[in-house]
Amino acid sequence: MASTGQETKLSKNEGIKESSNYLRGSLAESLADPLSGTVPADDAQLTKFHGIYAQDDRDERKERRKKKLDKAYSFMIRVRVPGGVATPKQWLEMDRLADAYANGTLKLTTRQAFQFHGVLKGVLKKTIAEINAALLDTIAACGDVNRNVMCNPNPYQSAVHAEALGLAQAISDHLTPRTRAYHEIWLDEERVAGGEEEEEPIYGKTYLPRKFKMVVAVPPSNDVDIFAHDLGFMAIVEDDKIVGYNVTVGGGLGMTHGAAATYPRVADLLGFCTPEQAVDVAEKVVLVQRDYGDRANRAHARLKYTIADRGLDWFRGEVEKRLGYKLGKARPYDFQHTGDRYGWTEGAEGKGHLTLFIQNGRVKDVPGFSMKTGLREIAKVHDGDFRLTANQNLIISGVSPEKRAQIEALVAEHGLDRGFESTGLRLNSMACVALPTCGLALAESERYLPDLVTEIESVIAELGLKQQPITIRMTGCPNGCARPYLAEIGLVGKAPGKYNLYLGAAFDGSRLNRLYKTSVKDSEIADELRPILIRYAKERNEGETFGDFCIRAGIVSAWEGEGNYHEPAAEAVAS
Ligand code: SRM
Ligand code: SF4
Repeated sequence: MASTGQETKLSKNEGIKESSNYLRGSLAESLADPLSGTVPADDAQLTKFHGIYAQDDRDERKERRKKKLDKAYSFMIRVRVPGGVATPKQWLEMDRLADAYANGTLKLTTRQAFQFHGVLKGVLKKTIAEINAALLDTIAACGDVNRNVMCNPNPYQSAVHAEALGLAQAISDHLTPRTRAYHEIWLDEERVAGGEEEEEPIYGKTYLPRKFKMVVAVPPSNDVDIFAHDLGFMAIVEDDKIVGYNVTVGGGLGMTHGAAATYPRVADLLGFCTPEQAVDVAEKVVLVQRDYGDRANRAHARLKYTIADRGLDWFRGEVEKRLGYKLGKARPYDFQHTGDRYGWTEGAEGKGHLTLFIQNGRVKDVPGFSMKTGLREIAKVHDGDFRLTANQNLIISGVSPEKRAQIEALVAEHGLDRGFESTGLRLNSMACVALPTCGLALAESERYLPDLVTEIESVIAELGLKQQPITIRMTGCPNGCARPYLAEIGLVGKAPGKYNLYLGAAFDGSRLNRLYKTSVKDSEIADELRPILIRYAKERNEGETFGDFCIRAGIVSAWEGEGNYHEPAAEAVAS
């Protein structure tokens, strides 16, 4: 690996990875320890590579502290679903496991994965084994490796989409860690003789400096938010065929409040490659980041900082050196939106696709709304597949004409189509998990956004903006898990009940929003938005989106220049 000059002060995680023997650490022993409901801190860093996070129920912390009890430990499991495609059988298994071992709910994530929350240590191994028996896995769903590869789930462009999905799956397979640690620890695979000499040909012993995210997008839909990703492949379609991909690099959204050196950044266009070159390009981009990413400071270790620090031309040069050929010039493209298209669409071969709104991706039954049951009943009869969208929604995809009436009846019986009555604001809303499971949350998100939307809805109803699609996204901290910096209205948790309010992102996901006001009280958010929405209702141009209006009207200051932008010091630009 290239010298970075940072070898002397590597971050703690580098040491953990180095001495872990390819992600084994002392995990097997820690799991077997009956005295603790969790695993030691170093092993908790390694479980992430296996798709597992050590957590505790934060709602219970105070009470348990008073009673001098341990925290209410449990684990979150993230199931990798490349391209977000799962069979009905797999859906039924996920549904069952949620009840059997987790908190009875399923979370559809912003990166097309399933998450289980509240899995106790005693059943963790069993749960992972049963996920694998359903032909899904959790390896590399988290950790300093390439994660679940996302793909535009757009089923009505079937031929093109199938090819894009094929690329997502090929990249995912190519970049999955080779270590057998996962199989040994979770699936009781015997360690083969000579296992000590195991190698990771792409990653090496210390894997990547930080998490790495990839995506394949098919314009005009940017429903996978390509510009938020470390690496993106944007399909260029001619005569209904993918002739190649524009390659984007250096997107990423995480930042830290008050730390100007951290910032969200949208990806740059690196060039163009043919379909045959794409997996190779993915590998070489990863290799450059492996060798040059910052291994000393994890807050500065994502690819976006490597590119911001060293320049796009330098980066392209390093990638091309490893490829042995030059990338082409990026081709023109046209993205129009980041949201999902709800309801039925007709696809090839007479098949139908039904996109359902799943508020914040949480699949559960509540009194009066049997969503989880309804989806289970659909899975029992469905002959197509399920597609998880990057907006935390769900497509019942590839419904044959024979099954359509049956599925429509189940949708009606369980009220699964009730979301279609919602406002354009709610249908374009997203919230991260946050409390009570996320250890990093500073404020509520998933449990609060639906109520806030209800409050804002009363304002937009008065103004005749009910149908207007406006993206609103909330996170409980500045890490950006629901991609709030790419929403027309972004709310980022600052402290309990307080949020930074961002405005002005582009509707097509190509432009970040800007900080409008810091530490807005939850009770004041709707009032803060009211005058701006009133102006939008009165003054907007024909077809003008809310984000574009906020910029044109000077509600937040305009970005300088054209194309892709990044926010050098988000905290410093409050208007
Ligand atoms: Fe995320 C950490 C949840 C998408 C940026 N994210 C976390 C953790 C694991 C908290 C932790 O480290 O202890 C959260 C678990 C909460 C819980 O209880 O489940 C968490 N992230 C999520 C999910 C489930 C949000 C959701 O409600 O859907 C998403 C899972 C996606 C998946 O299936 O893989 C999720 N996270 C994202 C995204 C969006 C995306 O990738 O499109 C981002 C912003 C894009 C990016 O990566 O830059 C994101 N998550 C982060 C970060 C900040 C990374 C950074 O570069 O600074 C962290 C914290 C970290 O890595 O240190 C984080
Ligand atoms: Fe947790 Fe923050 Fe991610 Fe929300 S944005 S899930 S609070 S890490």
